Amino acid sequence: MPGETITIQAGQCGNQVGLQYWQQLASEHGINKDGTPTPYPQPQSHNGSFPDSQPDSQDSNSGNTTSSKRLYREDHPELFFTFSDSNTYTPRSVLIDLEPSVVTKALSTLPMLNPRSTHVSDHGNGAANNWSNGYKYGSEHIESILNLLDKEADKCDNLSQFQLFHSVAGGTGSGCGSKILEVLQDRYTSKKIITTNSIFPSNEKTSDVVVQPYNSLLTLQRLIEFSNATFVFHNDALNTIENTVFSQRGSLQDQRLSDATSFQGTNKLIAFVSASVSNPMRFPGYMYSSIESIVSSLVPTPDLKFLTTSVAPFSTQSHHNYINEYDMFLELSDDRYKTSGCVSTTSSSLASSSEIAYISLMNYLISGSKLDRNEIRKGILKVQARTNYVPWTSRSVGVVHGKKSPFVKDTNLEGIQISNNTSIIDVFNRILRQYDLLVKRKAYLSTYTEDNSAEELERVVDMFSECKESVVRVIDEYSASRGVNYLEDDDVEMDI
Ligand SMILES: Nc1nc2c(ncn2[C@@H]2O[C@H](COP(=O)(O)OP(=O)(O)OP(=O)(O)O)[C@@H](O)[C@H]2O)c(=O)[nH]1
Ligand SMILES: [Mg+2]
Repeated sequence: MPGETITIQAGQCGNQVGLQYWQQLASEHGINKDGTPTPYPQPQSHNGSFPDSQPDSQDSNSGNTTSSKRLYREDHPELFFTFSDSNTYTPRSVLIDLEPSVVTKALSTLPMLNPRSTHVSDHGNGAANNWSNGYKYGSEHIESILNLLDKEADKCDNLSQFQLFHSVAGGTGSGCGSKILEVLQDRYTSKKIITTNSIFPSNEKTSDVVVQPYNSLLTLQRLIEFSNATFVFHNDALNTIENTVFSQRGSLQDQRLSDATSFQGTNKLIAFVSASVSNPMRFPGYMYSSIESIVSSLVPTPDLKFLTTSVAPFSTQSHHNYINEYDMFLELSDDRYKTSGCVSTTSSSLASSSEIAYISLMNYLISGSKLDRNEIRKGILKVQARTNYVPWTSRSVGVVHGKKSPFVKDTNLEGIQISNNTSIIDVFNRILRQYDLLVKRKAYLSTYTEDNSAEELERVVDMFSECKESVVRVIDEYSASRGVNYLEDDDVEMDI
């Protein structure tokens, strides 16, 4: 039986993405803004409302009926929401920020969010884009934050996952988020999976915060140490996808143009991908119905855990009414739709993918109707032929038959791909290059020191060097994963 997930949203980015995420989940489960449910659509026949119903849909149905006699449902919102005696769903989420505005806006936009599950700084100034400020604040207030997390954990029957939404580049989501990851690992240790949805900063708009490479590096080290799987989202890649995929969509484009600083479009993409990842848990089928099974298919060793996603939500485009399973496989393998910024978006997809080696690959096909197994088979063969796998994997293409929410009217096929591949090396190298440029000139290091002493400066430089070493180690690990003997001999050199 899959367990519950507790969500943590930290900082502006974490809370803004988190808000979209809850709006997405609420719409998929027919939950109104105030948390009240709308009646679950009744199945047409005994086999339920999904013509492609999986072998165990009967089980999940009956299991659900016994656990909640009040409502008939085939889905499992209770894995992400708490269902109260007053018949309302509350996101199982803890909202944290060092300044109140974003959390306040989230609470007023989505009243189902629990105001008692928030932690906002009394001072209200934010962490000033400084990881150390966020980390320090997190350390000083960890008891109060843990209190909120423990309260959520107490409401779970079988807690299996913590997931964090945050930016790696600011102060709160990065620094306070790092502290939270550290204590979660310590407190909940084994058995609970810690995943992060980590948003990496744009390289094109670096002018706003020069020290982003410092913050990113410090956060990366904690992700390396404490997360079990990290979904990497890159703001440049998200912007490109938004422009490419949605360029014909007037509404989204208008929103962007009307407010250049708004992240609405990018956040919708992240929310769609993050929600889709858990689709087989919330609308269970016969495979991948727990986070453990998804993570273990994608993450072969603790260091190789930085995951890339692709998205191809074409069904929402008016000019493109339907693409079939085979087309979806091809779209998802197109590097232009990768959200992690791992690949050059200008190069042709074939040229890029010949350089990238894949460790694991999973395609989600989310549909409201029966899937064509022939088209899926054709798609798998095509993807296998086109994909450059590391030599020690089985070259498998995991396929998740996702079920579209019956609350969503559009029944067209949607899809995401999750992969673990070596292009993450580029993302990390880029951060290291930017970091090297800054640290070479000791630029802005004083903003990370507690005082002006030489010792303190040395401490900060050492702290950065340690983090750099961790990141270099993961880069080396991904490089080594291209070798035939990667799993056999630790000392063997890269075999490229
Ligand atoms: N995709 C996306 N990126 C965001 C969003 N908000 C901020 N960012 C990016 O996140 C980085 C800054 O992180 P923030 O989340 O604003 O910082 P914070 O965690 O609130 O930390 P402080 O404000 O310093 O206390 C920058 O690279 C922004 O471009 C958002 O809603 N969506
Ligand atoms: Mg902030």
